Amino acid sequence: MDIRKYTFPPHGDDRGQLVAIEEMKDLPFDIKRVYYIYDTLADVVRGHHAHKCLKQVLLCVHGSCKIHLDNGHETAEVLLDKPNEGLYIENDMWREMYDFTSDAVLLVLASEYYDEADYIRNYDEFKKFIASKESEN
Ligand code: T46
Repeated sequence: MDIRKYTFPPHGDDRGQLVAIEEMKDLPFDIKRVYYIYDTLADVVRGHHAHKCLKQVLLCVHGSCKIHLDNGHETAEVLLDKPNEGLYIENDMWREMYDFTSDAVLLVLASEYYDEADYIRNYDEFKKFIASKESEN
C-alpha cells in the first residue's frame, strides 16, 4: 500500500516552532474544513468508516495515535507522533484511529464540507463498494 506522509518544515527559532500549511502548495487539495479530535480515552477506537470522495491529511499535533488503513486488499498501521508530519488519506480507504495518548490532539485538514452521505460506515458495504468500482474499470 502506498502510504503518503508529508513533512511540513517547522520555522523554528529561539521562541519555538511554527508550522504553516498552504492548500495546493503543500497539499494536493483545497482545504474546505478543519476539525480536531482530543480528550480521547486510551481504549477508544474512532473512525470505522471510509469516504467515497473526501481526501484528508491527519496530523497529530500533540501526543500520538495510530491509524489503521485498509484499501480493501491491503492493510497498514501508521504511527502519528510528530506535530509537523501529516498522513494523507484518499477516498475509498477504510480508517480506524486508536492508541491515543491522553494528550493527543489529532488535527484533520479536509477537502470537502461535512457530508454524512459521503461516509461508508459498514465494512461489508465498503468491500462491496470497492469491488463494484473495480469491476467498472
Ligand atoms: C474521519 C476521521 C479521521 C460534524 O458535525 N462535522 C464534522 O466535520 C465531523 C468530522 C463530524 N461531525 C459530527 C458527526 C458525529 O456526530 O461529529 C460526530 C463525530 O463524528 P465521527 O463519529 O464521524 O468521528 P470519527 O472520529 O469517527 O471520524 C472523524 C471524521 O468524521 C472522519 O471523516 O476520516 O475523523
